[in-house]
Amino acid sequence: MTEALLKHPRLISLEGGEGAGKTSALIAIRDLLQSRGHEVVLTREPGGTPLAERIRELLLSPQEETLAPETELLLMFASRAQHVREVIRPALQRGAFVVSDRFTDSSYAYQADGRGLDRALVEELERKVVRLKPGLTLLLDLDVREGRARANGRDLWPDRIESEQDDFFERVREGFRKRASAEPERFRVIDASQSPVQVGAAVSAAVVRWLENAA
Ligand code: Z5A
Repeated sequence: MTEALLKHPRLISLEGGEGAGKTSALIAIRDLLQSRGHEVVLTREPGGTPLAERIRELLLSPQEETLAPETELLLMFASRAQHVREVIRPALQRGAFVVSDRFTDSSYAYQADGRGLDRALVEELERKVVRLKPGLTLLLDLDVREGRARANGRDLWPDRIESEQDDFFERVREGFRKRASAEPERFRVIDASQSPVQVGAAVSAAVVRWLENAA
């Protein structure tokens, strides 16, 4: 039996590499939606519930043993399963918008394209565990080195995933771009090399156009 993925019009995700500026984009979307009278839940992955945040800690802190790629993928989906059940579905059911800093597209980009895991496994987990996909995904696209330079300017120590080499992040970027080309009706690609104000304006304009088309 094939499980259908429900594309939910009030679920919006933000994707991109590190340092792309997702934090200020999230705030721009929240302000825009709230100014139109909507309830908005801002959340993130991995994480978003107390238990999922503990899984995030396991995923991002350096570990004494190497995390197998499969373990990394399953922990991402364990966090997501909890997040969808406890936060995302209840919020969507009461009519709120949910804006998530990363969602399942990150698992395709990082664990399938970056780590080389089988895409079919990610698809199966998405269909059987998540069963939900965003109506709108904003991809903040940025040169890998520029993004890493921005993040290095902020972080004292890179986390476990940030410690990967540039070629890993190049595969991740390419993976995101391919997904965006394959699903142009869901994705909007934003040039994240612009100033924070320009990125915020581009993100807000994309959300406004999308809301108008959905109305
Ligand atoms: N991950 C995964 O592998 N699989 C999955 O399924 C999921 C996630 C869900 C944690 O995510 C890691 O988990 C992530 C992917 C992986 N690993 N990596 N790498 P995260 O989203 O928490 O981590 P992140 O992507 O590394 O976050 P980030 O570096 O904080 O990116 P950001 O949120 O887009 O950046 P920011 O905080 O908005 O900005 C970063 C810095 O750049 C900050 O100092 C800003 O002031 C500066 N900045 C932002 N915008 C600009 C512009 N426009 N110009 C100049 N400077 C700017």
